[in-house]
Amino acid sequence: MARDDVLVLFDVDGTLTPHRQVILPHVQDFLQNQLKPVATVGLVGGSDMPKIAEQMGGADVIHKFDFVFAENGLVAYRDGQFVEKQSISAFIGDDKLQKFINFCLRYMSDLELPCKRGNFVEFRNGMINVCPVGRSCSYEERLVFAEFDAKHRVREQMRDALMKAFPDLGLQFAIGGQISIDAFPIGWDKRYCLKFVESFKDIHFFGDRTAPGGNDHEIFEDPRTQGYTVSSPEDTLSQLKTIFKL
Ligand code: M1P
Repeated sequence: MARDDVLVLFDVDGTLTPHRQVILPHVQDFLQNQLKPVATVGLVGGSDMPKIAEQMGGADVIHKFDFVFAENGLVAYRDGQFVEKQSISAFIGDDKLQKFINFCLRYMSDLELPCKRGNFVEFRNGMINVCPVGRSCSYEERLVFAEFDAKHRVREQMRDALMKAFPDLGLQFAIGGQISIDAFPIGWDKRYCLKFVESFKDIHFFGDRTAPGGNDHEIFEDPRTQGYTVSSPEDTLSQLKTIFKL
C-alpha cells in the first residue's frame, strides 16, 4: 500500500519515550529513516505542545512528523503548519471551570503525599491537567509519587470524586501519565485527532495506556483505527518491525 494510504499514529509518553523524557536517538532514527519512507507518521500526545517538543528533540518536531497532535489533537499541526486549536474555557465557560478548579484545589489540599511541590492545576488550550504532587516536582519526586499512587490509588480516587461531584459538567477524566489527571470535554479524547486524517485507508495507533480510564483507550478501541498496546519504546520498535517487515 502507498505511503499516503497508511498512517501510523503514536502516543508519546511510554510509547516513544520514557515518561516525560527525551526520545532516544535510535528510536528517532528508526521513525525517520525506516518507517517514514513506507508510511505517513503522526504523534498524538496528551501533553501540550511545549512538552511534546521538549521530548521529541525540539520545536522542529512539527517538521519531522507529518502530523503532530498535542493535547489529544486539540492543538493540531500538519506538514509543519499550525491547523487548529480548541479552547476549553470557551466551550465550558469560566464560571463552571472555576467551580471545577476550586474543587480540585480543595480536594488536593486534604491529600497527604510523600511530598508536594507547585503547579497543581495546569490550564492548557483544550484541557486542564490536575496534578496532586505538583508539576514542578523533580524527576525523582515524580517517580516516588508514581510508586505511591500505584499503591494508594490517589489519582483513581480523585477521578472518582470528580465524576461524582461533577456528573453534568460535560467533562471526562483520563489518566495518561505518571502524576496527573487530564480533564477535557467529553469526546475531546484522542479520537478528536481522527477528524484531521479521514483520507487514510489504514490508521495504526500505538499506545501504552489503552485500558479503560487510560488516555489511549478510546482511540485504541475506535473502529477507524487498528490499535496496538505497547509496554515501552523498545516494544513499539519491535512491533513496528514485525507489522511493517522493517
Ligand atoms: O502521557 C501523556 C501525559 O503526560 C503527562 O503526564 P504526567 O505528567 O502525569 O506523567 C501530562 O502532560 C499529561 O497531560 C499527558 O496526558
